Order: sequence, then C-alpha cells, then structure tokens
Amino acid sequence: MSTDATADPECIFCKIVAGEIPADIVHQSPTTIAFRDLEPQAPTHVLVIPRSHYPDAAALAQGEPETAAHLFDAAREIAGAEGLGNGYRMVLNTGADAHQTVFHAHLHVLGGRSMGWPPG
Ligand code: DGP
Repeated sequence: MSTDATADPECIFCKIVAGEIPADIVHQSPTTIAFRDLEPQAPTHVLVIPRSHYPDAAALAQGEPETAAHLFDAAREIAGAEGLGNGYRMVLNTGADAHQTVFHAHLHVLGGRSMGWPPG
C-alpha cells in the first residue's frame, strides 16, 4: 500500500487544497475537502476530493482506502447540509472515456433535481 502520495505542482485540485487558487469550500476534514464545481450540472454540484494527490478514485482506493471511505461520508454530510433528502447522485469519472478531465481523484455529488438514466 502506498502512503506517499504528494502534491503535484501542475494539479489544479492540489492548488485548491494548498489554498493557492480560490474555491467555494463547503466541507473540510483532515483527509478531504469539498467545494462547488465551477461548471455545475445540477442545483447542487460539489466535488469531494482527497487532500493527497491520486490520479483517480481507483488509485486512491488502493493507496488510502480509509480516505476513499471518507469521501463517501463527506458526501452524506454535504447532502444533509444541502437538503438533498430526495436523493443525490455520486459520480466517479475514471479515465478519458468516462469524461475524467482532472486527474486528481474526485467524487461528484449532484442533487436538487431529478435525473435520468442511463447517464450520457
Ligand atoms: P471530471 O470531468 O470528472 O474530471 O470533473 C472535473 C470537474 O472539475 C468539472 O466538472 C469542472 C471542475 N473544475 C475544473 N477546474 C475547476 C476549478 O478550478 N475549480 C472548481 N471549483 N471546479 C473545477
């Protein structure tokens, strides 16, 4: 198990973790932070990320499985704070075909409207 994930100086989400670029932060814990997505796809659209740099959720689950679980617990807290009692969607785009564009693991938390299936 790898525990030596370090910040990537080129990574936009590492810069948000470091406070080097601004974000609308809605949650913080010792292992995670969450902030509103710049291009919201629903009335609530929050990204929950590990403070450590892993390129995607699968790498995070291998390297820091406890932190991977913390992402889901943070999503539960955020959904409660945002009044998403009717439900919310959690998305982990993993790889280019899945439309991952930022290669620092992140959990999308979307809610505040009803959603279709299958996803696009
Ligand atoms: P994905 O396509 O799954 O890799 O999602 C990346 C998301 O990150 C996308 O919805 C837009 C968002 N995003 C990209 N850059 C920034 C940023 O600098 N700030 C914030 N708040 N969101 C960003």
